[in-house]
Amino acid sequence: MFQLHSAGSDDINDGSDLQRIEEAFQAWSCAEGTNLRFIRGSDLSSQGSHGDGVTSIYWIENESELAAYGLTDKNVAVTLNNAIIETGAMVVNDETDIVLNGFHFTWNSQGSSKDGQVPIFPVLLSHIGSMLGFSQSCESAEDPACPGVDNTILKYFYDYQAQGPLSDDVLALQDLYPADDDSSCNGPYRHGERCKNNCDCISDLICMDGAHGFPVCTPSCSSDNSNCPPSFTCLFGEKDEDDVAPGICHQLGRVELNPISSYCETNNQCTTNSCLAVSEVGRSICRQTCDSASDCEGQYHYQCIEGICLGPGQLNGISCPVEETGCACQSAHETPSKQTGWFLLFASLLLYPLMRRRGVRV
Ligand SMILES: [Ca+2]
Ligand SMILES: [Ca+2]
Repeated sequence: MFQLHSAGSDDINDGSDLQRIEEAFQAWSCAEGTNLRFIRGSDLSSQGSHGDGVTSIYWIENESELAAYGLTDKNVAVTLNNAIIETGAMVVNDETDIVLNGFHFTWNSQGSSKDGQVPIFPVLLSHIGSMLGFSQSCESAEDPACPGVDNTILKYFYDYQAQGPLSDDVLALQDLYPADDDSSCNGPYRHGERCKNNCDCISDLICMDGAHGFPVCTPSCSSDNSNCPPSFTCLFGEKDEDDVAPGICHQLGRVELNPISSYCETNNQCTTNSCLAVSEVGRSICRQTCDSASDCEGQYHYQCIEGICLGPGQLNGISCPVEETGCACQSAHETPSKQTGWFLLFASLLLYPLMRRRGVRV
């Protein structure tokens, strides 16, 4: 998930600056054969900083602040990754910021550099590639390390004509984040992506309130299979007659602890600070005792079963609107909307060091 500083660029007042940033993320999400998605979280009312734990994109409009980021009149923007990329190792990157130089450069929302201005879209396209850990160290077209300027968006110069990632970039995406489900960048959506109702989600997923202030597509889980995606945890209900406790994957916020009745391994993972095996579920859960359901605090309709707070089990999600034709779910997948089309680099972006291109480009 990325967040934008609501101020955008002070050169642009119609909101098209933030729109163009979104479109650059979307261009990466829409590359063929990848499941990488970026979600735009709520806009930030104050400028971000590097080290605040939030992945954000913001303009800095004064010179001294830019200097702190190492930006001079020669640097349009910089991508700051806090991941350490080690050869052969998968690294969790929990914060990437893209800082844009609003002092030395005048920005525009068009795709061209007319009057010496800097166009937002192609610059962001390039820096999102750096955000993904893709980079290149070559300095000129003659350098044999260059994959060829026709094949990558990450050139040694900004390509203001660029419309999206190029063949070498797409191959890297397919290698690192191969498509593994029926989702697409314009829907249906996969887990963690924004949705309005269940029909927006790929089959088996439902649309539920998420941890970041908007509903997201969410898988179900059970005591037999509690494998929820990263940044989700299984919240169990009561065991059924087959001895299986049904559950729903609960989306965790950035620093949120596991809620009552969810999967745990240690006490300190739980809001209750108590992780114990519970026979009504058949697994260890974040355990809270109760006399009645009103003792169980949380966003779910908890039940109090045998003195233990348990989740609701299966949930229905946000049901699809019934249309007059009686064919409820058809249109949701055919009308991509800008609002729901943006996506997610979760706080835990996984980076791999596969690229042969190296070095940080400013
Ligand atoms: Ca930040
Ligand atoms: Ca400016």
